[in-house]
Parts: sequence; structure tokens; C-alpha cells
Amino acid sequence: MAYKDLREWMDKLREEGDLKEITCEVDWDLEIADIEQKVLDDDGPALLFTNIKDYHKTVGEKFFIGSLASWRKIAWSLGLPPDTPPPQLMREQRKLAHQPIKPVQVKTGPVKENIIHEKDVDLFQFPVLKYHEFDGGRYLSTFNGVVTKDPESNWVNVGLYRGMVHEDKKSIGVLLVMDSHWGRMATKYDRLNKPMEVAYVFGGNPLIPYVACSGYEPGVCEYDILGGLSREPVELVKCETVDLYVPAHAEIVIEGTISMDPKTFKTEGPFGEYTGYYGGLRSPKPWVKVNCITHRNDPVLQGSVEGHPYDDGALIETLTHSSFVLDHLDRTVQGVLDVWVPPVTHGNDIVVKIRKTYQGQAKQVAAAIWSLTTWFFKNVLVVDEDIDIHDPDQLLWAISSRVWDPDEDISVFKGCQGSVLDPSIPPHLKRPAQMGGAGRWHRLCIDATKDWRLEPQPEWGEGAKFPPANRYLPTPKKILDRWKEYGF
Ligand SMILES: Cc1cc2nc3c(=O)[nH]c(=O)nc-3n(C[C@H](O)[C@H](O)[C@H](O)COP(=O)(O)O)c2cc1C
Ligand SMILES: [Mn+2]
Repeated sequence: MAYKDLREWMDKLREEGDLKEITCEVDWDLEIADIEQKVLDDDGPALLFTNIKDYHKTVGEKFFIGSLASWRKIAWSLGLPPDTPPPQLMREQRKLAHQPIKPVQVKTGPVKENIIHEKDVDLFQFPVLKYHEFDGGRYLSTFNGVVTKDPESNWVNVGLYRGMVHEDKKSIGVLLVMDSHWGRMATKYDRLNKPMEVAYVFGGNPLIPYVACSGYEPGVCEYDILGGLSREPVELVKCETVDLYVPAHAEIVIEGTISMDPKTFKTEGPFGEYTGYYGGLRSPKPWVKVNCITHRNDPVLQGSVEGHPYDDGALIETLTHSSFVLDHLDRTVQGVLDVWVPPVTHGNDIVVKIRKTYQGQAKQVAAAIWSLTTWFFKNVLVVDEDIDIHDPDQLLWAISSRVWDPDEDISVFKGCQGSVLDPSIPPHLKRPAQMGGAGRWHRLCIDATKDWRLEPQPEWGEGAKFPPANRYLPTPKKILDRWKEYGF
């Protein structure tokens, strides 16, 4: 079922009535992003734009957006039924990610059909969008893969990091956060006084942006996970000018190098971000010097609108963050039953369901989660096993009815590194330092489980410390059996 390239994937979506081709002329300047925003509101189809202002007889004329911006599209891309409920999608993709398949190298592929050398590079030959009114420029890198290699080991990483085309049309400004995987690698190149090689991959297997925007552990190669999710190895070809391998069936590959020397930085940002606010201040940042572009005939550029509560990234990260936190908690804390990252919070908040058997269990859950990343999971909410963690009402009910002692039930873990894109952090605590900087977070654990210190109340049952609930109970069988008899 694997979709080797974007064209096979678009055919599948078309066949399912979930791709709309827009053939009337539209503007790359805000119009396409505004259309997509409304389509996201309506949980509509993916969109292929084939008639874009200023993009007739250019190298790239087509733009594809919204590829994985619904649960059903993600399910299709993973070869699962489109109505698979999101919690089950999380479990299914977790199983596949646990069976990685290494990529294979091939001699050549469609991405080598055309090669543009450095002197001829003009990134605006592709329909790069201006997404939001106050964006600092036109953003090229919003739904693709960014390939880098660790200078000390053979670790190859594929991440997704925003990229803005600079006015010289030959360089891409980036938000390089030190703790992201390419940030960690860049630190090492900097120490070795070598520029870091980078390849941007657009198109190819539709799950490339999926694995790229997911926070697998350092040392994990996202190409291997891509193989697992697709149940077959991805075919890679060597780049022309850098020592990196890229999918043979990609639409467009942009090769370059990035320098960490602050003297060379150029102004990047802000950008309308996943948080639902502009972020990553207008400031000097590193940039990728483009050496070469290879592309298929009639290449399709791909992107995504960030900021919608259910954008592509929010849904994917809900699935993958939940599953990698579950993996970690399974190894470290007893009694963890389920994990959910509500898409609207996009990783700032995370909910964990436990079967509580010892005091301090919720705090142990939070500590384990906070050890995982500097960028996600500001607030951890821990609830009991009777709460449906996918239902926001039940989460609020748990907080309103089981939290009473701020000293014990709410823990604050002060002075952590946090997301530079969090709008609630005072600006002076997230000034962009060398590599994009970082925010300062005071992290919060809300223990909304029933209190350990309550006295048993025999009238509520043997050992019971809490009154029985009369809400969110299953309808008794006796009632269901007579349902028709009641006249319903
Ligand atoms: C559209 C989009 C843009 C993103 N831009 C950035 C970015 O500029 N910098 C960053 O550090 N993370 C960014 N992220 C989040 C990373 O993709 C995510 O943290 C991922 O885990 C990075 O890969 P890595 O774990 O291999 O570093 C973005 C995510 C999405 C969906
Ligand atoms: Mn990674």
C-alpha cells in the first residue's frame, strides 16, 4: 500500500474524492493559504493548485497543500481504514514505527530528471507562498523533510524546520533551535568549524513530512521509521553536491550548506506558527546557501498552513508524541494506561491516564515526560482510569472535582528550557540567542487523580475513599435490552 511518490498519493486522494484541483487563477500571496484555512475549517479535501499568478512557464507551476490535514487522510497514508478512531490510529502507527525498515540506495530516480546548478538557482521559480499577513517573507519549508548527517556518527536525521526564502533567491533563512536534532548536529559542525550540509526534500512518499515533524529519539533515522510506516524500504539516491541521500521519487530536492557564524546571519521571521500566533521574532538567524536543485519534470511544491487547531502538524504530532511518551512511560512508570496530546495544544499540554497505586505517581509521570524534550509538554495533566482522556469535558470535570490542594495537586518545576514560540513567555526571556534561542518555561503538573490522603468511607464500598460517580457511566444492560420497548 505504500505510496512511492506524491503523484500516486494524489491519485489515491482523488479516487476517494479527497483531492480538489483548483484551476482558476489564484495568488501565491495570501490567497492560497486563506483558501486552505477555510478548507481546514470545513475538514475538506487536500488541494492542488495548477494556475498560480506569476507561475506560468516557470520551473515549478503547481502547489499541493493539506495532504495529511485530517484523521482520514492520515489513516489512508498509513494503509488503515479511513474511519479508524484517532486513539486507535495512535496505537496502530506506534506498532508500525516499532518495526523500522532501513532504506535502500538506488543509482538514480525521477528526482534527477532536471538539475539546476548554483549559478542558475532561483527559489522563486517555484510557487513559494506568503502564508500570513505579518510573515517576514515567503516560506518554502512548511511540509517536507530536511536531511542532515551527524559529523561524528552515521546518524542521518530528517526533520521539518521552517524556511524562508531570502531576497537573493538563493538562500533559505531558518529557525535553528539548539535542541532540535539538526540543532544538535549544527553545534558539532560549529565546533569542528565546518559548514553543515543540508538537503530539503519535497514530495516523494507522502509520509516524509509525517516522520520529519515527529520527535523520535536522537540517533533514530526517520528514513527507517518511514520504511516501517510504509511497510517497505524507501529508495534513496545520492545528492549532487552534498554527502546526503534523498528519496529517488521526490518532486524537488534543494541541496545546500548552513553556517553557524553569527556574523553571517540574515533577518528571518516572524512566521504565523503552530501555536496560533506569530512567533520566532524578526531577528538575525542562520541560513542555508543553496548549491543545487534537482527536480522531476513538472514538479509539485508542497506546503501546509500552520496555526489551525487541526493543521497537518497538529494531528501528526498528536499521534506520534502520544506514542513516544507512552513508550517512555511504559519503561519508567507503573500503571500508565494511556496518553493523549490534544491537537489544539500542539504539544504544549499532555494528558496521561493512570491506575493509581502509590502516592506521588502523577509527579513521577511528569518528571519522566519532562526528561524527554525541552520543546514540548509544558503542562502535564494526570487523571484516573475512569476518565476518557480524549473528551475535553471529562478532563475539565476531573480538574474541577478532584483537584483541591494547590500545594500538593499542582507542582511547578521552574526555570526549564521551553519553546521559543510560546507567546506567553515574556520577550526578554526568549531573545534569540545564536541558534534561534529558546524560551524559559515553568512547567506544571496537575494531579487530577483522586487524593491519596482521603480516609476510607465504608458506606461507599470496601476500601473506597471517594464517592461513587453518577456521571459518564455506561447505560445498564437492562435498560438497553428494553430500549425499543420504551418506544425509542
Ligand atoms: C510546519 C512545521 C514547521 C516547523 N518548524 C520548526 C522550526 O523552524 N524549528 C524547529 O526546531 N522545529 C520546527 N518544527 C517542529 C519539528 O518539526 C519537530 O520538533 C520535529 O521533531 C523535528 O525533528 P527532529 O526531532 O528530528 O529534530 C516544525 C514543525 C512543523 C509541522
Ligand atoms: Mn530526529
